Amino acid sequence: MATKSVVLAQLGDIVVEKKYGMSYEEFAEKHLFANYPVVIGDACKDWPAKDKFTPQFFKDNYANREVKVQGKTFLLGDFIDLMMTSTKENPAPYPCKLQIDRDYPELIPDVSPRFKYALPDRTHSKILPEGFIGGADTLEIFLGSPGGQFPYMHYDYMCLHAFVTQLYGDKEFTVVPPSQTEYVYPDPNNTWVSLIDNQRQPDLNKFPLWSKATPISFVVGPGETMFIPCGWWHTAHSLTPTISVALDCLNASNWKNFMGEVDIMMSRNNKAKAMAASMFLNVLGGVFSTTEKLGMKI
Ligand SMILES: O=C(O)CCC(=O)C(=O)O
Ligand SMILES: [Fe+2]
Repeated sequence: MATKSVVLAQLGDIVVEKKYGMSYEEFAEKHLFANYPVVIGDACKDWPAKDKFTPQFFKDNYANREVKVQGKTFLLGDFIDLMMTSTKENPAPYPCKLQIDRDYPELIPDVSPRFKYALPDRTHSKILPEGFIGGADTLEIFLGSPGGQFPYMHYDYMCLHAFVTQLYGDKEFTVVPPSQTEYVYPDPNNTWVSLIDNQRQPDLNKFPLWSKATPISFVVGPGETMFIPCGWWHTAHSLTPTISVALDCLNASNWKNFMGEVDIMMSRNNKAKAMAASMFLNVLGGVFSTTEKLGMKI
């Protein structure tokens, strides 16, 4: 099937397209290795979650589960009620995140099979020592509602690629290319997080370089997957009640960037350890690439 594509948004030389029927080869060439975002219209077509994940489904099955949202604990049923009455003027807190692997493993089949675009993936490999992506949640459900804004602009931890699939409702994403990193004011202690606090109306006295940035915004709807390549700054806010599933991905296309993040983190405490890690990850990257070429999984 030939790719069908429409332009979702265009600003300067950045164009974000929505594509259907894209081959893996096209994705690899134009997006994964080109490190260029795209909305994929049909990546999750085989997921049972596509018709199943609604606010009512979570209310029916998990009303009594506790969730912590922005430091406050709710029963999920109560949070969903709040979410359904949330308004732009009086938004429910965001994000309400459910960690599938750890807390809702029975939902894994609903977000399977992992779509081809997010393969191969090294985040779950047994030969990648856990410490290197320590704490990264790599499969999460996000519940949002009108006015709910992701709290900070960021790129994904450890330079992982992100795939955010909308299963319910509409979410507006804003992305900024890695080449504009200096306009985004990364926090020196958390270099993947922007210091810009009021994202809707950044204070240009405090963040004058932001005026040079070209953030590009567009809406992602049900059944659509936003591919956010490593290092692209992004944030999102819901236009309606929303349910999304976010997964992260690491492979040959972002391995060097990932190694760069490990180096930044480790060099802070111990330069010798950082150098050893870099040598180790260089070799490991080669091992992964070879096994992936052979179609083997390690
Ligand atoms: O869907 C959103 O609100 C953004 C999610 C996101 O960027 C993330 O989890 O890293
Ligand atoms: Fe993200």
